[in-house]
Amino acid sequence: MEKNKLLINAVMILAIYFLFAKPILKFFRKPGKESYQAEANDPQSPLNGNFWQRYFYIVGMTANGRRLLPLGTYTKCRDAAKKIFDAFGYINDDETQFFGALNSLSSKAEVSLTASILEQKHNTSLLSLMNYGKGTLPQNGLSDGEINIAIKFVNNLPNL
Ligand SMILES: [Ca+2]
Repeated sequence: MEKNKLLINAVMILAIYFLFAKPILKFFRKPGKESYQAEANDPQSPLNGNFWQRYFYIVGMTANGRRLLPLGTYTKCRDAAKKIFDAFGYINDDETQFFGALNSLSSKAEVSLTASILEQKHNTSLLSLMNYGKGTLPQNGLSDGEINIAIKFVNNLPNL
């Protein structure tokens, strides 16, 4: 009897959280992240999923003086995208795994290709994962300090 009551209470608390608290938290959390979004929308930014196409083309595109994307580069970025996607959870994030995957990338073009694979295969963006993870709890995603470290790392990479 007592157990059932506890369960009902837990379900009600969860329902209230998802109906009310979650949208409110989402609305108020992390202001000032718009600049990162502007950066991701900028085709000059390596966080943009199109940036890599300045240097590489794939079968079906015209070369236009670009290099054919090596399969090894694609595989590397696909693996990094999976690790980055898996690093973020609904309750907890594995920041060490995120930075491990990011550190495996050795150019801005690879970061952009990874962002592009996250968009296509995992239906999310690199910036969104960094900012919000997969959830809307305040601890989801990276902290401002961690985001700055990640962006600095990317900005210091060579283009290609
Ligand atoms: Ca976190």
